[in-house]
Amino acid sequence: MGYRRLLTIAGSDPSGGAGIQQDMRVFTGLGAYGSAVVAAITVQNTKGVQSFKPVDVELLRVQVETLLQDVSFHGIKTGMLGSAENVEAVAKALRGKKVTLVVDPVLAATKGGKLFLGERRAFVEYLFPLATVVTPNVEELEALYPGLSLKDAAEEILKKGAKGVVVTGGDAGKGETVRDLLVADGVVEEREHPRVDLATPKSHGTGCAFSSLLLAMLTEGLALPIAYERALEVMEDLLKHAYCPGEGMVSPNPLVLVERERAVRSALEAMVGAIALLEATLGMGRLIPEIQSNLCYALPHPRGHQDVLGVKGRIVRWGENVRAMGPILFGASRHVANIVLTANRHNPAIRSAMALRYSPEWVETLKRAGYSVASFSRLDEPAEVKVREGSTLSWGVDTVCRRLGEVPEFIYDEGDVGKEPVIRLLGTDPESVVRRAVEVLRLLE
Ligand code: PXL
Repeated sequence: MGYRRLLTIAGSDPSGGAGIQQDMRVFTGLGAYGSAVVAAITVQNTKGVQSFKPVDVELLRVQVETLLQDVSFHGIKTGMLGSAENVEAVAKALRGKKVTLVVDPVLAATKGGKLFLGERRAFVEYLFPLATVVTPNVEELEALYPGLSLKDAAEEILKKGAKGVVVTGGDAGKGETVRDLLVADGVVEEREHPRVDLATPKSHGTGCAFSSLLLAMLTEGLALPIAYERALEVMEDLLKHAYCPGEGMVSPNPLVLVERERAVRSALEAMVGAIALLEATLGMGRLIPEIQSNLCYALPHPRGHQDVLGVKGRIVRWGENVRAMGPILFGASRHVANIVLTANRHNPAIRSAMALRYSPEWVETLKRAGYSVASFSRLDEPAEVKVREGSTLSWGVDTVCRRLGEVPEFIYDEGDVGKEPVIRLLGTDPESVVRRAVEVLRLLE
């Protein structure tokens, strides 16, 4: 099997959020085969680092050399090495090897706390000359080049022989955006991207995850600026679903990538079953609006329409009954998918929805039957939101869920000029949505 083989030479974080444990999780999440050499041991939990010890330099050297005599890697990253002599030993073992190398010059934990003993310049003298890309954060760059501007310091790294530099600004500031410095092909540019809100004030392992992502992207053959963009995209996803196994800081969560992969198959099967039930339910055509309908199902932690299954060509009225007009595909729906994506932000368990025909009597029937039913009016949408968001449905569903503090079972609106009124049925999965649609049909009969 043609796996990409990636090696991390870094510290152990027993809590798993940083270090080799996080690096391996990132590699696995991206479908690469990870190997790991431990260069330092830390004593820590999710609340912080208590102490650390670099692995004996000779033990580190033979680990790396023995491994490289056997395995040919597509890419290698170094993280926490623990001491200047370990930096030198790793550089010696890697010298002359033609391999993509990402050097993350770890000096301290995000929350403070030193993770390095000895002369910091060992990074500059021994490892930077071998690096494809060096990924310091702002604090590390300032510590390595005291008194220099970030830009000048980054240029010093290039002069040492590194081909690229990414200075990550995420841990440095607090603002709504993060400013990184990207140096590729000798050109220094500032790159700004939105900061992801985290559940805890500090995070842990972001630098480790980022440099591992960057390595993986580079070994896919992407040039640094593109690899950087891709790594950021995935990083944003991992941070939005950041996880903490204990009571301390959250870490980027590569398990979302694995979960999503596994979820695709079961989501497709659920859609096929639900649509078969819809088509087999006689009289279901009565529930389909003039604009036709769709049934959608989002993967867990959906990033956008690309993670929402729908029916291409919609679900249409077919005499008394209904037919799915095309195949079940990701990104096949916009309208109903917008409803699911918005409701899912309020309650991650809600991942499915379907559009139904509206009538005032039906709304009354649903309410009388004890369902939770809420509505919005298209007329209330502020003009500036309409222009900015481009989706009245997202706005409407968001407004309803905010008002109620939860996602109701049905959300309707009474339409507008040229806009048919519609009831949307929301649920956890397509089968329960379709079963409820069948219940509604029985109520109306
Ligand atoms: O995030 C820097 C870092 C790297 N490697 C290990 C760590 C930490 C931070 O705590 O523990 C092993």
